[in-house]
Amino acid sequence: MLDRLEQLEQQATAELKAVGDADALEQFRIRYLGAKGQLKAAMSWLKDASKEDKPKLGQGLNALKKKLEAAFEARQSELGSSAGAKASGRGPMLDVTEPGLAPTMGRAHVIEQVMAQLIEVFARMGFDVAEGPELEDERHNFVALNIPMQHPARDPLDNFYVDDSHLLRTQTSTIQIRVMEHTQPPIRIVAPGRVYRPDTHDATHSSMFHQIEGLYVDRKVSMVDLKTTLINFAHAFFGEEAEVRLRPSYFPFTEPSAELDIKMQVKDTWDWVELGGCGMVDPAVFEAVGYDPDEWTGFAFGLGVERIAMRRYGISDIRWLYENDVRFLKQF
Ligand code: FA5
Repeated sequence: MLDRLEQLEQQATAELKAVGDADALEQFRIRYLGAKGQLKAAMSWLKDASKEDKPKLGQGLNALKKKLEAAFEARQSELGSSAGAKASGRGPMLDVTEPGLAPTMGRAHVIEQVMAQLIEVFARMGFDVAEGPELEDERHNFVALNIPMQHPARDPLDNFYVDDSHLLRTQTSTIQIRVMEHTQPPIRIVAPGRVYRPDTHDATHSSMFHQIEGLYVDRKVSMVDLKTTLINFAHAFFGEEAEVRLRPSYFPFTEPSAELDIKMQVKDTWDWVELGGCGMVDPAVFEAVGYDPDEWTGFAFGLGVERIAMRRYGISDIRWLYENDVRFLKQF
């Protein structure tokens, strides 16, 4: 009996060695380890064995079962990572040569990119960067900017008030005031940021948009400095061929005041579009921050960043910037 057991082991071991793919391995499992397999059949030898042989045969059968199961599993994992398994059409469990899936990279929104480019261009002209809060009080959004109580710009319908005296800032000019309140001239800063107005949405208007403010305060600053700075900026940013103009305008916090316009495409036509306002800082603003208006002079400007991005990249509708369509955004 024990000889037969040994024969069975040799035969099974030899067959397992010859197994070359997953299908043959499964046939082996059925033949030896399956419910109707040879090992199961060998169990019946026990009843014909003599009393003395029975314990040895029982132990031998159990040991063989364990041995064949372990050998089967070892062969199974060998075949899993070998070409033999590939030949069976099932492929290896892990193919380290397979090209991986490239992770999708995020990117800065086009407005963030343009803000960084603007900061860089103005930095080359000697402007530092300043920041201020989006939630403002009336002093910084209106009072210190020479916008009196009864001015139409303070109408609650034209602003996002959060309580009686606080609102989401409508312009980055608030940062001019904050900087002058705690800095002595000379000052040369740009201040980028988000602003909010309940404007009706169309191709060039949004209720949340970005501005970049500029402020230069020193002795003997003139309108020529302002004009030179803005025209130089426009040509550096949009190219020498860009058509820009300064048009007389009015702001309570600058005197004289102007608008900077640029020719650009909106919808299907090229036309003058206002990029921002500018002017010489009004003496009333200097007084509000404690500067002597007889000593200090300055210019300020506030440009719309969305319109700058639209002109730079030929985007003819501001709303595309905020629809979050990845197919659009990933072009930049
Ligand atoms: C101002 O906000 C002034 N604070 C600018 C200024 C600063 C003047 C310093 C003088 C000195 P205005 O309201 O015109 O000005 O807005 C400036 C620019 O913001 C506009 O020319 C335009 O480019 C952009 N803008 C205004 N409203 C919107 C809007 N609803 N959507 C998108 N851009 C807008």
